[in-house]
Amino acid sequence: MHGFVPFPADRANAYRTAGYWQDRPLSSLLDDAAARWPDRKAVIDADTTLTYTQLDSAADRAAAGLHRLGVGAGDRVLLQLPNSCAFAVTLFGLLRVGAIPVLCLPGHRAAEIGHLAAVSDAIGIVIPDATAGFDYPAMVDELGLRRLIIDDAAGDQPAPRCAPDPNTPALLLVSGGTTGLPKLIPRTHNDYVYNATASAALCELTADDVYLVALPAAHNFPLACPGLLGAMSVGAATVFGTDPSPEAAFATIARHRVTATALVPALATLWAQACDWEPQKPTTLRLLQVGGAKLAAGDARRIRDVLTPGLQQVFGMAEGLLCYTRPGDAPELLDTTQGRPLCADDEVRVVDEDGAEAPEGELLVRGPYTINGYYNAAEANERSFSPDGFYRSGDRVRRLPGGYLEVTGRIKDVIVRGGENIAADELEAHLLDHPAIRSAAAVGLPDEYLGEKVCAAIIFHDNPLTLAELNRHLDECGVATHVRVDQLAALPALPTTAVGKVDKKAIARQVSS
Ligand code: OOB
Repeated sequence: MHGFVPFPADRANAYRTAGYWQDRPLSSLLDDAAARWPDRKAVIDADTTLTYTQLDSAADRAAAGLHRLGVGAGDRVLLQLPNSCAFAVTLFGLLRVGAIPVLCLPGHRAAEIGHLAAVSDAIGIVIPDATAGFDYPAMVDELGLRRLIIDDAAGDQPAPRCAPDPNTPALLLVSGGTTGLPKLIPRTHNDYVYNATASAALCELTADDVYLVALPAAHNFPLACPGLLGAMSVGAATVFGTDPSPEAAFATIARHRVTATALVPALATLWAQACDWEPQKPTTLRLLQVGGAKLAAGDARRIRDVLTPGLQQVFGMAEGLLCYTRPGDAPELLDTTQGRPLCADDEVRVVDEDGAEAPEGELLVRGPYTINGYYNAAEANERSFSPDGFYRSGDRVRRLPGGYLEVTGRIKDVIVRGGENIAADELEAHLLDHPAIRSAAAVGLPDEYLGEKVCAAIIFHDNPLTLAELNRHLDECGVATHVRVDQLAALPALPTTAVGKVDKKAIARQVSS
């Protein structure tokens, strides 16, 4: 497949021999679940509940519908559906005809969708019929994309089942970068089946679990860490939530007796706060995964105290590597680390600016479920992968005993103010030390004299501070004199990406307009 960088043969053989790779297609997760747990609930949304048998038939009808539309093996198709049973049905319909779904987020708009369609050379897109708030059909028209409407009513003739090479991409994930346009991440059948099943085993998921998709289902975290696919691999049920607010989510958790879910830190913290006022606080959650951005130790403790002792920190990336704290880990590890790698054969290197091994520095990784290159991105691959095949994550981490990692920031999140380098995350940590500050994001803005000036976007608890008070606080923290805020933007909320991470590009746009 043109534009896809496969695993090198020696490592591929080693992963197969070690048993990580099973040479089965991703769609076989559903075939197996339907055979082993035919009558167990598979997927649930506000209107529909499907057993594994029913999901299996619905996916077959979707595959037949896609086949009639001319969709076949190797075709890239954008999938942009909200959290719903239809998401699972369409995903497996596409996999069964051998198409390669591109997992777009509902929050993606013309700029991203147009870019993803071009880079993947997609033959069409699946979007919702009608959704509150945004006119997807209009966006698709504007972009000149072909909308695929899957008519599953007439699906009497079965679609031909395709037997893909398990070393080729099963699907394309979208990178979570907060700078630039998203890149496409080809995940193979072998690596993604391992990603989901090994994650389910680590999390001790069983057929009695009920997993809630609270984040957008197309994101790697709720999709396969262990998420929908991991739940399917053990016969557990997946509930699709459409509203992650505490009010709505707590009601869903109570109604379906949800036992496991995955959140970004901002949501997990909000859920913990909501326990003060929501009458229906969760009682059935045994696993609450938090990842996608750094979770502060204090927030972690609070989450364990009020929501569930089963907090799990997850440091992951769509490119592959997953780090998890383990069930039963000491509270100290749960609160202050981002876990350790899923697989014994994840090779992690931590290097300084010169590429030498260091206790703290950039995390590089290769392993049985980490990509070897972005899709159709030769130039980006030059920068993002070392000659021996390690992915340069751009994350700064510190190695801790036992292989645990602490994420200490982003390598590239630096503001160059008057020639001095300021690490945005360090400045943010100092700002957060002030009791009046709830959240803070430091961004660089162009400045005639300094080159870049420091803007602090801040959510205050009650009473805002002035710029002078903010800088006096930094003085008292004993930070270097060039680490000062030039502009303060008190905001009611920080803009977020489609999956809920703080979006610094959007902040810069917002405060400079
Ligand atoms: C997950 O995946 P992506 O691809 O949306 O974003 C990956 C990036 C990482 O490189 C890192 O910069 C950041 O998100 N990140 C964290 C983190 N987890 C992810 N930074 C600090 N602490 C954490 N715990 O975000 C993702 C994929 C699978 C599972 C979980 C998260």
